[in-house]
Amino acid sequence: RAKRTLVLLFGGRSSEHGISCVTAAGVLHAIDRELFDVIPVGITKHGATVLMREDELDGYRLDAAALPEVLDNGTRVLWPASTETRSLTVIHSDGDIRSLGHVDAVLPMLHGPYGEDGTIQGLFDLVDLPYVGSGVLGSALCMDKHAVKTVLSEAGIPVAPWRMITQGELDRDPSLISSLDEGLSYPLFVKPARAGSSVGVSRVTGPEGLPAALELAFAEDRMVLVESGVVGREIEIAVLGGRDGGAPRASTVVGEIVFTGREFYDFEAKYLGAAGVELELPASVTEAELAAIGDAAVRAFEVAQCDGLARIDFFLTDDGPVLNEINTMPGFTPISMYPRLWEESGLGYTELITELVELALAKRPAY
Ligand code: G1L
Repeated sequence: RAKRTLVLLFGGRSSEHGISCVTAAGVLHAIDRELFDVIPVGITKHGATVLMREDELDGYRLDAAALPEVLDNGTRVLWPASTETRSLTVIHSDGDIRSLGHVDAVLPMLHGPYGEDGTIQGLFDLVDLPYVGSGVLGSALCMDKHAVKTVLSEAGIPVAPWRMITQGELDRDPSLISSLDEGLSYPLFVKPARAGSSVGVSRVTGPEGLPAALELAFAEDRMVLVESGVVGREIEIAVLGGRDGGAPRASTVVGEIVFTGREFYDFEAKYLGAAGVELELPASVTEAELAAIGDAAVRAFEVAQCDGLARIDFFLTDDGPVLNEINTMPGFTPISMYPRLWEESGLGYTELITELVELALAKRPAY
């Protein structure tokens, strides 16, 4: 079987630029080099696409103290301009223009806007370049909490009760705030529809806390959700598979976010290793609970039009699993929840990456 060439695409215009670089360095290290050649491509914080050397990317792995950054002075790379060739073009600083040769698939490792939201997936669809992960609609849906909850609840998948308000509605009628909590139960969570990593999210214990929480959330997006807090354990499960590469399947174990002092799993807890939160893996659930979570996860994956991979987060309540969030670009270092759930299910990190690329290669064109 011929060796394939992969583009590892990392960095990007998000707050998690540095985490993406570190993750890419780890993936570079783990990729099966018997099967795949790798072209590392970085996106700077300003959105420029630059060619990286493998040893440069490998250096990101060794730098533990400060998070690395893709430098703006790098050699510019152009994506294919047509469906005729799957080849990247390099523009050297002396004006020389050269082809980088054939590319089989892209591994996008980008968080948030312009990476996780369907925009870059659209760029690849336009030129028939296969890529790992969800397509345009699945990515865009899962990025938007109001859109995805609307689709999931319409399909009968339990989600926390919520109400939505737009900046325009609030501007026209500020008194709407006083009725926002109707039908909901405190504590409430106020969230921007489209920010990742818990940015702009607050926990509100009474009506007096709503104005400040709304202001914080509207700083991130024009649409805000007000959601009932759900009482339950926070359980996460991994889904792997695709529309064209075999049916999606759930990991055979689940993980749990265990709170030991923090109110919720915020940005600091997730990425800065702040105390007060621990990951338990495998989490202890009954066989019936595991089956209910796995079934809901696979169904949610299909309903939200995910592809390739997703980590799906639930509240496990006395009445069963309530879906909290679908993450189409989950944390992906060897110690992140998603790869560890597969490791515990018998699929190692290297094999997981190989399977994700195989799924991308098996994908038919978007239309
Ligand atoms: F390998 C995959 F599946 F393509 C993959 C790689 C990286 C999936 C998800 C991620 N996640 C990240 O890179 C990130 C969460 C660190 C983005 Cl900032």
